[in-house]
Parts: sequence; C-alpha cells; structure tokens
Amino acid sequence: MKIGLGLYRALLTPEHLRFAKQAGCTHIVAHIPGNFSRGGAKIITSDKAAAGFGISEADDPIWTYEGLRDLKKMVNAEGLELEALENFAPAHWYDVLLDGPQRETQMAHLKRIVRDMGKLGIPTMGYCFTLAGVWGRSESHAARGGARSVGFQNPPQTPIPGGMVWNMVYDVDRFNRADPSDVVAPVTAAEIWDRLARFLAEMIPVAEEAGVKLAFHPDDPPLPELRGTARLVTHGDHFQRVIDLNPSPVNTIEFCVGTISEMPNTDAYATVERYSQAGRLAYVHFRNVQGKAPYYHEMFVDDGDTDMLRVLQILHQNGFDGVLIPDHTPLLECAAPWHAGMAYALGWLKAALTLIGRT
Ligand SMILES: [Mn+2]
Repeated sequence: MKIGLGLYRALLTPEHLRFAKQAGCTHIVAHIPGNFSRGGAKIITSDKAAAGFGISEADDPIWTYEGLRDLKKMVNAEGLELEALENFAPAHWYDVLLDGPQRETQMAHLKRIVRDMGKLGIPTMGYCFTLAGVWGRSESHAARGGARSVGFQNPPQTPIPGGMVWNMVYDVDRFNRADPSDVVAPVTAAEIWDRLARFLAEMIPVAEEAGVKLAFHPDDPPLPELRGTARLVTHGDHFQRVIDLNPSPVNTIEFCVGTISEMPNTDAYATVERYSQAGRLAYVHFRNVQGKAPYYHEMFVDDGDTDMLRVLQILHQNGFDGVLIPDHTPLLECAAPWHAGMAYALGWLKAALTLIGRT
C-alpha cells in the first residue's frame, strides 16, 4: 500500500508537495473543485456558512489539458506521483447532478477531462455524485485534548438554494438573489440513482478508452436524504448497487473509511472486507470518527470508534496495493494546525504500514 496526501486547490504548491514528500508520501490526490478557503490563510475544513464551501469557478485553468499537464509536472518535479483528481467542479457538472438543460454540454466537457487525464497518465478520477454535498457539518473541540474537528450534529435542514449544488455556489447572481421560492425541488432515490446510472453509462466507455478509473465516493454525511434530496450510498451494502450498474473494471470506489464508519447499521470491517476482496477499491480515504450519522465527530486516526490497524490488516490480506490518504484530520493546536494534523496521521500510517509489512 502507498501513502498519499490530498491537497486542496490552494495547497497545490511546490512547498506543500515537499511537505508531503517529507512526511513520507509517494502519491498526491489533487482536490480541485474549488479553493475551499476563505479570508486568506485559513484552510476551511468545514463551513456552516450559507455559501457552503464557497464559489466553484468554471474557468479555472487547471482543468484544461495544459493546466493538468502542468499540475502533473509540478507533482512529478518533487518526486511524487499524481494518483487522482478528486471531484469535478460543481460549475462544470451542476446540470448533470440536477438533470438540467446544460446536461449534454457538461457531459461532453467531463468526457474531455477524462480523455485528457488518460493522455497525461493520471490514473483516477474521484467523484461524489451528490446534490446536497458535504453539508451541515460544524466545528467543535471534540477530538482528543480539545482539538478542533468537524462533525455532524443533526442540524435543522433547509432546501438547497438556487445557484448551489454540492454545497458550492455555481451561479453567484442567482444564489445572491436568495429568492426563497428558488430552491432545488425534492429529488427521490429513484431519480438520483437514474441520474448516476445515466452518468456512468456515458462516462464508462470514455474512461475505459482513456484508461482512467472512475472512483465513486459515498455520501458524507451518510443520511438517506439531506436538504430534501435523496442520496446514493449511505450503508455498506449500497456500494454493490454502484458496482452492479456497470461491471467494467474502471467502475471503482473511492473508499472513504470515515464515511463508512459514520454509516448507521453498517459494520465497517465487514464492508472493508467485502469490497477489498472484490478488488473494487481505487484508493482509500483513511480517517476515523466517533459516533454514527446523524451524530458524529471526526477524530484522530488512533482515537475513534474504528480500529484503523485492523482496517489496514484487512486491506493487506485482500491484496489492496493502492493509495491511502488521510482525507481530513482534527487540527493540532499550534502555528500550523492543518499541517500538524496531517503529519500526525501520515506518521501513524507509515508506522502502521511498516508493522503490517513485517507480519
Ligand atoms: Mn472521504
């Protein structure tokens, strides 16, 4: 197994890549749907603000062939591999998610991105097919020693405002009008599964030809419905439905152990066993939580409900040889809380993998 680090758009710099290399990583996952930051220095891990994770820019040059080429070049220049892009920009596929009038145009653009990834040798496209997105989390001092972390405490739910999807704003003017009647209409489970099925039916042949894996991330928080819109994978058994939509080997899972641990009535170890055995994991989000939806907190890797060493052992026994990234971590109290939190998780992971390699 290989150790990687997920870097948000604003963190894709030579300095952060060297940080990853120094912390023992060999691989990078570029998380580029938007900046995920606000007000300069602060790196937002969660945001209760109405505008969610902020604005998704359609014209970010990183998504062009040249932009992706330069990104890969920058990663490689620091002695690292670019394993995956994580999440399409909401501004590029809102009508794929919402089944709106721009769907065909936007699908054509997504296909172009996947073809470009194939030409450049970027192996995996991680995606999260969701309308409400990672909404409703709040920060508290719930992690060990009062460390700040994000969690979900069953907040009152409001409909998704017009101009927003995936917890990001794709149409600023429409969003700012804040017309209370302009909201995303309720979406049923049958509708959202149909949209995913159509998305995969079109994307998988393109991904196969390009040699790129499409990696499905489960719904976080894993609730059957959020903000009036149904969600897809909120229980360990549900991944099978995604696999059953298309048997292609490029139809894979971005396996988020944190989200799986949050899933009600789901045995995390059995779920890891089942899908690693099936050989369907593209890469793994390696993080821990305490509690289950709709009440949980994200915790340090060694301090949540899930025995993460046992998770690694199961992955190892089933021959998983892909990349693990910390996903998120609590923030360590110091001058560089995000860096320290990640370095802690990466150090733990490196030691754990060494131990497993010896057994
Ligand atoms: Mn995740």
